[in-house]
Amino acid sequence: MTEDLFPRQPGDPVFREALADGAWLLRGFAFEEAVTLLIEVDRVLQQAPWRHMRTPGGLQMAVAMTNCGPLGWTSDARGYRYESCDPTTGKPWPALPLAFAALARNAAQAVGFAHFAPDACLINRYQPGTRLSLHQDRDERPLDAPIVSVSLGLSAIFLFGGLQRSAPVRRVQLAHGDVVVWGGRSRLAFHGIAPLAAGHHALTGSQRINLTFRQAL
Ligand code: MD3
Ligand code: FE
Repeated sequence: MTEDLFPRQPGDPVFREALADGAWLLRGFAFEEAVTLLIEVDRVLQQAPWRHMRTPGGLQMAVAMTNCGPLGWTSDARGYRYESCDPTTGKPWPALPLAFAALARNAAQAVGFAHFAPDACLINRYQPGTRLSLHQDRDERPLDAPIVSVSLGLSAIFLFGGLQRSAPVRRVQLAHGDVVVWGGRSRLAFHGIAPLAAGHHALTGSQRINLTFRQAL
């Protein structure tokens, strides 16, 4: 399927859709900045290329990842953690682009989280068939800070569960330019991404790219 390059018209208002207690979907919030964001992703990749990290259990992750910002999320045989240097290059993670910081802050502010200043941005890449199994994000220190995620390129089906793994899972489509702010009660909800469907997007080709902004420390 080829996706529409212009789903939102200039000047359209931003609608906030409550997904759950504390979780807000801002459809198209990053649409106008998307080209800039993708140029910045390419710049990050020149310094910190995609890699498939290993879980503590020894499995290679299907999602390719990199990071920018003062801290980067990493996983290996020793566990999950945030590091200030990229283990594959030994150098600090690339700086957080100004456009990233501004977008994350503005999205958080739009749903009532003032002064969100992420110190970590995980960049995930999905290709057709890539999935992210149900998990919680619990490697961060302040659990009162929200997480902001930005979807770019191909659409994906986001799996949104509850506070227990066994809770029922809702399926929410996340499209190019969509931003979700996860805070409050939903901060520790189980979540994942269904296997990415094949497709083509004018800006990313056969990929979905997700930016996840967190305050790790
Ligand atoms: C809900 N990434 O990197 S972003 C992850 O699309 C991750 O790449 C997915 O889950 C992706 O950990 C989903 C949306 C997201 C991020 C953090 C959350 C949803 C969340 C934390 C709590 C609840
Ligand atoms: Fe997650």
